[in-house]
Amino acid sequence: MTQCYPLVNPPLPYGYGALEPYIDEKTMCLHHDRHLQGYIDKLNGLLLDYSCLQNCSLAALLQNCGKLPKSVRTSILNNAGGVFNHQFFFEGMAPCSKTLPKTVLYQRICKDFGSFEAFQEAFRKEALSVFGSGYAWLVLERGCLRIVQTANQVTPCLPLQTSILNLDVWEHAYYLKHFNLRRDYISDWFSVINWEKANQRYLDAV
Ligand code: MN3
Repeated sequence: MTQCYPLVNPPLPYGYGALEPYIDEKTMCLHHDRHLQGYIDKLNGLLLDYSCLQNCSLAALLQNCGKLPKSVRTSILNNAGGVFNHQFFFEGMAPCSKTLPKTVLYQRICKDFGSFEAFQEAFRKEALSVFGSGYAWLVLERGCLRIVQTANQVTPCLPLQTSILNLDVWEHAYYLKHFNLRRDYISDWFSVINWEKANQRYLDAV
């Protein structure tokens, strides 16, 4: 979120095939090297002509959109959102995600949703109901955990909502392995959630 123009695409924090058998290597490779790279290239291309925006961080571009030149506002928001949402998604996964550690976040999930299973069911339902392309998110809003969805590359509203986890449900995120079965993809994603990262995001937010 602190990076500025020109943005670069750091490698994934794990190998392309590290999330197998839940998320396949080819999907991760295309998702990171082509889809995310595409947003980075487009954002850099837009910022090239606006030197006044080149010192703005990704967070600043997303949070101060009213100050962006009207002619490029939508394009900058779409592409900056595409960069943030993907990096957040990739960092929110890890290989060999063991059983959920009994972290502060875990306790909070159980408190706000009734049980961990109830949270999973609510998240599954929200992710399944995203119409077309978008994301399901676990966010912290006014001190409570909530599950929300955003369309396309919209990012949850800072500072009202602080993101804890997100799931990309664009078809490119799962079609090669799961075909049209988004439900199976959601179940597999639960096996590769980086709960330590999610817990750290939660601790940073409270
Ligand atoms: Mn994607």
